[in-house]
Amino acid sequence: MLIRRVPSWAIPESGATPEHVWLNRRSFIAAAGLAGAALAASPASAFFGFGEKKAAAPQPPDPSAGLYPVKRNPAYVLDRPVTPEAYNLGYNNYYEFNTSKSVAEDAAALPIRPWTIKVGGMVEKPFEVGIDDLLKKLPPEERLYRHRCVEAWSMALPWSGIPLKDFVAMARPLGSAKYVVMKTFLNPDVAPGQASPLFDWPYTEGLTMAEATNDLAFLATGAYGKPLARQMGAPIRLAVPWKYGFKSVKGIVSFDFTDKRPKTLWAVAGPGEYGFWANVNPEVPHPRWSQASERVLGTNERRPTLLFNGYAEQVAGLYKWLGNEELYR
Ligand SMILES: Nc1nc2c(c(=O)[nH]1)N[C@H]1C(S)=C(S)[C@@H](COP(=O)(O)O)O[C@H]1N2
Ligand SMILES: [Mo]
Repeated sequence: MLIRRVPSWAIPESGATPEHVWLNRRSFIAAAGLAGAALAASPASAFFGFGEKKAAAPQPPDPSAGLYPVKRNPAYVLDRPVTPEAYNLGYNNYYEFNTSKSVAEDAAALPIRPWTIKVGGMVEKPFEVGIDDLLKKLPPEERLYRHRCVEAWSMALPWSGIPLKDFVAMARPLGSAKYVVMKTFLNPDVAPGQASPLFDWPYTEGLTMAEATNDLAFLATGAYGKPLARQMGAPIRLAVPWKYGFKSVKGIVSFDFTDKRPKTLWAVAGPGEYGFWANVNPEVPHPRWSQASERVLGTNERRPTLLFNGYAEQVAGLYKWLGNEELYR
């Protein structure tokens, strides 16, 4: 008798229920009980990503298109080939739209101009800046980065964007600020996933000031020599390649400086599985799967996962005095 065993690494990605949500079955049932009436009304379908499709309105051309491609910063090199663009355009996590990996079509409905970014909290003076003004003030550069999702797949790509430390300098935070908090847009009319009570919308992420001013922390505004595609987080998303992908928040509309550690979306939704730090470590398994290796998007090659996703030299020093913190979840 031949028994075909499903390789263990296939499980997190191949289940009928997306792995991120799976942990929430119980809270889903609780929410369904509480919000039964609302569920019956219809947004329930959006929880699972099969809401009725609204025909996407034709979008105007991206006014930043002429900026790209931008000059590559040669300091950032890869240990593997760049993932073909088509994979990055067709395999995405963006729970605001749906929980499948096919979000491109739904995300096409997101208006990305005008796009205003609010800067506030513990800063000398709060302000707002439009994305195109920001791109004039802080011209983007290209960097080759790896990306490692907590679900154990990875990719490598050329981002274009702005070093987060330059943005932080422009924001002029007070010396007492300890964290920078970044939030995604909130618009359940175009992003039906935001009707789901499973998550505390808008998507919220944060970094310590030391992390945010590390050279590697990057705000991506483009990829593959073009403005960022909507499904990848247009017009501006975070790229912190030493952390699991969920830290790299998409569609950012606000930066707030604070002295309190923020309640980040995944840490609230699954506190036993996702933390604030989320640094990549092959030796610390996710409670439901190993993090020892990763499936490379495009080739399906298995590669061993590296500590801090291969960026230990740049970032390990940030964590030396944080012995009691759960740094790798
Ligand atoms: N606003 C928002 N940002 C998000 C997510 C999301 O669902 N919503 N998913 C995260 C996860 S889990 C990953 S792996 C990356 C995926 O980025 P990509 O689709 O460009 O590969 O985006 C991150 N940023
Ligand atoms: Mo992810």
